[in-house]
Amino acid sequence: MSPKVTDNAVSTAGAEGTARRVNTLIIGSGFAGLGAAIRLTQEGKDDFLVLERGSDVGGTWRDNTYPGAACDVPSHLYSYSFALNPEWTRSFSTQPEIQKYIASVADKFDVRDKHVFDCDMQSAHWNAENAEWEVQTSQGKFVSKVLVSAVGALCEPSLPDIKGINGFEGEIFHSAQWNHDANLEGKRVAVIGTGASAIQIVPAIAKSVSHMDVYQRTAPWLLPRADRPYTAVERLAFKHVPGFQRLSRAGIYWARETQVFGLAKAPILMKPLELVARAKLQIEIRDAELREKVTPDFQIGCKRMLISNEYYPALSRDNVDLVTDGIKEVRANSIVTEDGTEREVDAIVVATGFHVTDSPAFATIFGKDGRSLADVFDEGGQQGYKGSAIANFPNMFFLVGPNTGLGHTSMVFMIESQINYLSKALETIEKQGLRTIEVKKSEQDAYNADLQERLSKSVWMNGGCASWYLDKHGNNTTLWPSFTFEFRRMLNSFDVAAYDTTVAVETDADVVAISAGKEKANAR
Ligand code: N01
Repeated sequence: MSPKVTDNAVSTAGAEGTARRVNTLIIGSGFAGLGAAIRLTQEGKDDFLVLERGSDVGGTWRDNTYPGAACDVPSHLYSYSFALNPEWTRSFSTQPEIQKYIASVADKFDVRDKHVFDCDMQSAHWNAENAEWEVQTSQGKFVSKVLVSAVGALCEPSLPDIKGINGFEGEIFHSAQWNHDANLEGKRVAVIGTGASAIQIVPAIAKSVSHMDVYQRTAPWLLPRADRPYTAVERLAFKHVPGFQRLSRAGIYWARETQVFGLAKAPILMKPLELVARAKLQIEIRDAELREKVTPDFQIGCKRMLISNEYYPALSRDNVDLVTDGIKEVRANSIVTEDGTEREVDAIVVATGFHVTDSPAFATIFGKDGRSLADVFDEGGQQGYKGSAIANFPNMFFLVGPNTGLGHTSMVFMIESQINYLSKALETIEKQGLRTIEVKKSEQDAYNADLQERLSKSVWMNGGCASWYLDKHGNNTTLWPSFTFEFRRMLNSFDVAAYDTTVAVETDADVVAISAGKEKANAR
């Protein structure tokens, strides 16, 4: 796919060189950025571009091509409400099928021309004088009135800081950057990590490698995966029986929402799930010593619950060893653990997750007083307002912002809720002729105090685990603490009163800002 810039990206020659100017710039084209592009197009808010660092849409689903990659939310729910797909071949789709779906949606809604692919955002600076965002990219400069971050939480691989790892002479790569040229067949392979990615990779390659060492720091809880292919009759029904697919989607949605009671409100209600997980351990792992090693020591749900029917059987294979001693050092051709054991290895798969609460991208976005998102988060934690705006960053909106993540159901539902809010925000800016709009710090603080109060009852805060849900201040800044329909309802209208605004007026000389939006907001 060659990079494209549309006609509406007007070039302006200025002292700073040529910049492309649009009303709205969206960064990233995963489910969130692509969904926003479709919505804005449908509503005739055409003056926007999506900057995407990859060569195609799809985001994390484009990048995570590791063997066994699949979704742990059923596809009829893990898809856009406006683009249901009767062709899903199974209940839990694999990465290739999901990526094909996302690409087909981009084609169907004809939004590829609104994208600039292979365009890496290097920095974004708020220019207060002109009330606009100046965005430097690998393809030059862009200027926009509104900036939308849709970069997602799972985009920056986190590499472990292990002594000697850079001197390893064999193949080594992160799960999200799988090297398909590396042939692991018949090789001695180490997998570091036992999270959602690793438990899919291990069974997918265990049969073909000569030996595998799985390095576990914390044992995860595993539940059964109710995955199966759809029959031809079911697929015909999804396609031709009116309402059947919507009904199926609704059934999945409400079944998964029931988990919120245990996860967020009363962790004691997680007990039945723990019993299921314990029974699974008992049935699938016959070796008592191995079973003890993989039995988690925290409450189920505290870390993300994983689903697999193949992981435990893979660990039980003769050519697979589970290593629970910490890694002390990586040498040219081996890994040494704290107990002094050295294990020779030809390749290392690093399945150690992502920079979620400490993404390097935060250091590239500079708000009102010149401070970066990283600086702001460093001081006060990763706080936002309704996951969609952050004080100090005027004219900027977030999709998949702080506290919008989930432990139980489809992120696509949250994303569509946020796209509603974004669309209404853009309408408000247009209708009220706003020059700037910035969430009030007092509103953000009150919102977060309430969030943290609600989260304090959750299993994520009380379950006795360390997880990437928590930031360095110990706050849960990643998860939404309640039902997703509450989130949807909260974002159904745009509450401009929570924002400071200035209004642009035409004068003979220029366009100037005349009033703080307080009066305007109060008048509503
Ligand atoms: O990453 P993770 P992931 N030395 O952070 C270990 C989504 N997802 O890529 O638990 C040794 O979950 C770390 O150990 P510990 C989903 O939201 C979804 O697997 O921190 N080990 C852990 O075991 C998921 O939550 C799907 O003690 C180290 C592992 O590495 C998110 O992506 C599939 C280490 C990291 O697990 C991330 O999943 C895949 C070190 N220095 C991903 N550092 C589906 O839909 C970390 N670890 C199925």
